[in-house]
Amino acid sequence: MNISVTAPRSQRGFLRWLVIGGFVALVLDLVVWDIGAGGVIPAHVVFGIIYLVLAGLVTATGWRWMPVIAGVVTEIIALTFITYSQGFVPYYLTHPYDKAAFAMAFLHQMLSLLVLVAGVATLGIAREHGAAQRPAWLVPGLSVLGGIVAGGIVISLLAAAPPATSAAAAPEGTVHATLARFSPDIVALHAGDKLTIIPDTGVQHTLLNGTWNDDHPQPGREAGAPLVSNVPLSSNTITIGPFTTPGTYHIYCTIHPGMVLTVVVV
Ligand SMILES: [Cu+2]
Repeated sequence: MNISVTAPRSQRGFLRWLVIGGFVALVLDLVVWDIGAGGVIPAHVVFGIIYLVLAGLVTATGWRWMPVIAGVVTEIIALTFITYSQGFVPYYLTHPYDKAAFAMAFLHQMLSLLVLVAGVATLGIAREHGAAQRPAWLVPGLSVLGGIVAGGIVISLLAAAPPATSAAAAPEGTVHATLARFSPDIVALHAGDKLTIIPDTGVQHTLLNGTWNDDHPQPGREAGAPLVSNVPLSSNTITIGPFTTPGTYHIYCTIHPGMVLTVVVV
């Protein structure tokens, strides 16, 4: 009887499935991210395809280095996300109030770490071939990693929870322009108030009366709305108005699909 030989094998199998599950979760993360962003981000398509190919290679080949290589490539992609995203990902990671984007960016980093560590761990077990005992670091190491990932998921879910009242978040008639969104995206004003828009980044926006309908811009100035005609917004705070007439008005950014601000004047 030699039961001990099968135990490391099943652990290796478990870790391989953890790597594959991590890739599936990463692809889902990118899909949810794109849905939240209101459009497909080209880099996400490229990375999503790479994840699926790597997951397929880990599944299809029994090569013991494959999960390690997949993990390293994934972590390189995660670091590339931070370095070469034109500031988007670091911005999201440091501005949690753009909640959905923060959650997806944060979860992406956590899942990449999971894939890397699980991939490297398969090699640790593979080296133990024939040995009766699993590596001493395996259980505590995976427990810590699991805790980090679980904590990351909880933080992401908490951050992704919608604010109770978006309008109440800007009592002074002030909204922020993030990279491709208004935050909050609805603001209440009293008749006669002006609207203040603070850009949080140097990213260029161009504001116009109207809205986005799916991915199609719909310029149009509601009756009573102050004229907003291709107003540039990049690094300086701007004011719009006064809004003199009670009603609901829309201002959108012509550059970023889905970037719409609803102004409710009471
Ligand atoms: Cu914009």
